Amino acid sequence: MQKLRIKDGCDHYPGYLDRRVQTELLSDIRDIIEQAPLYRPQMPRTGKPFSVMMTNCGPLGWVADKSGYRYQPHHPETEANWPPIPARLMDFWRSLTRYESPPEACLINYYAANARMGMHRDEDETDFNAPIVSLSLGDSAIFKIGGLTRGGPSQSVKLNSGDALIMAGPGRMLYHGVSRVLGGTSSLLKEGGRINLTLRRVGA
Ligand code: MD3
Ligand code: FE
Repeated sequence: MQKLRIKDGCDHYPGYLDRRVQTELLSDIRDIIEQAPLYRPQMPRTGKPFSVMMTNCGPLGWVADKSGYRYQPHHPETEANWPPIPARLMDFWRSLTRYESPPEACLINYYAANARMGMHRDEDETDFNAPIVSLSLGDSAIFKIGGLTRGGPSQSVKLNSGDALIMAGPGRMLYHGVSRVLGGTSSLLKEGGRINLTLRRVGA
């Protein structure tokens, strides 16, 4: 398995999931979306809608609305608890991180053709010692990773369907975002677009 060191604390595994496993994982994700539909988050205060649609699985899920960003155990619209993290994803976490504790939250991001995610840090967690695992399905995207402060230089990395990224240690607090999705680059999703799964520990 090829491992590319993008930065100290940020490793890229191109093609980590083969096509068969991507299809199996996608089927798990479709089941989750049936129980916990994708919804459109909003920016705190302004209420400006995200271009990315989201849902979650796991004991906790990350949500965004006018009152802020937070983790909560239930879907913001159905108010049902999030479905469990599929066993397959728990296995990928264990194999990729060798971390002793399991992930508590899996954020599912859906990017249609023109969706993006601006540069940000993941800082709504308490446990910054745990790694973060990201898995990509569907159309390729241009992922940007910068430094520890906003606005510095950034590197662009193309993420393809089946790729994994692991952030740990010094990589955990780096600024990052998705500048564009390259439509028509994958046949995995019949509707097109890109799904990204982000596994995290939230902490006390
Ligand atoms: C680097 N998602 O949901 S995943 C997010 O592709 C998020 O949907 C992007 O950023 C996506 O918060 C990027 C890769 C990723 C995730 C977390 C990181 C990269 C990271 C945390 C620190 C540094
Ligand atoms: Fe992020």
